[in-house]
Amino acid sequence: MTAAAPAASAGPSAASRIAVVTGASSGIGAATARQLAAAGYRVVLTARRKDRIEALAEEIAAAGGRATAYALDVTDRAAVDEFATAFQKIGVLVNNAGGALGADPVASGDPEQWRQMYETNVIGTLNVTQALLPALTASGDGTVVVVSSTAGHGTYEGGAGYVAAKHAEHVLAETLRLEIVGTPVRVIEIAPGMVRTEEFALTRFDGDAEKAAKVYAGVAEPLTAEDVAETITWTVTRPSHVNIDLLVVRPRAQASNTKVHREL
Ligand code: 8X3
Repeated sequence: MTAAAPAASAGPSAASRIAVVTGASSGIGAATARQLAAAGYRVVLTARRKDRIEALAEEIAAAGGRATAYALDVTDRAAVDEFATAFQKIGVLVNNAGGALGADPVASGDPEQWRQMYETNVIGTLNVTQALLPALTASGDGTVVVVSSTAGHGTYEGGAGYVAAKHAEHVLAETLRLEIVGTPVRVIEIAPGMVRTEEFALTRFDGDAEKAAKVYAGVAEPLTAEDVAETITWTVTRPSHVNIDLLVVRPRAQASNTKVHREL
């Protein structure tokens, strides 16, 4: 007589077609939610701004997709645990929430901004990944995506606080992959370079539109949120045994973090 197979090795389940996206209220997160929904995933949109994710869920539904909005601050562990209890069937987690604050040199950087960046980018990713890992494993075919940055792979002047947080996110992804090998969960890191979104640079420079615009000055075509969402969707939709460990994606005009071609 053959014993019943445990859930974790029962193979892909319906749960594996449910994707949670953090930071889904704008930019790369929103674009990823739209594209995963178009690829057939039921998407769970999370972000602090409830009105934005509700509007996006409606937009996805109007386009024939399935989406649920859930207001969540990834740095609030109790709220993340409550979220994990409410959504026990999950196959994909896209850790996208995060961002940069300030571009000051180490000599004058604001420790509070460093702390906040560590909280949102690193602890946020840690919180949600820890809370959803049991469900991802139980799905029999789970995927954790960590949206890091090229800032997670090299530094640049004025970037140290953000660069340090993104390096930590890279380490989290790489270490988790080592630790859970043998379970049915992939760990994928996407490291985008210069992406022009409505909020990234504006948030970094505390709403200063002029400083934000300078980031992209003269760059013919920075990446768009849709470009990055396409790479995320491509990695997630590879067959289960294919793990894209790390995908670095930059605009053609950017050869490195510090070498950008500008037509000024
Ligand atoms: C964004 C890339 O160059 O602004 O994650 O650090 S950069």
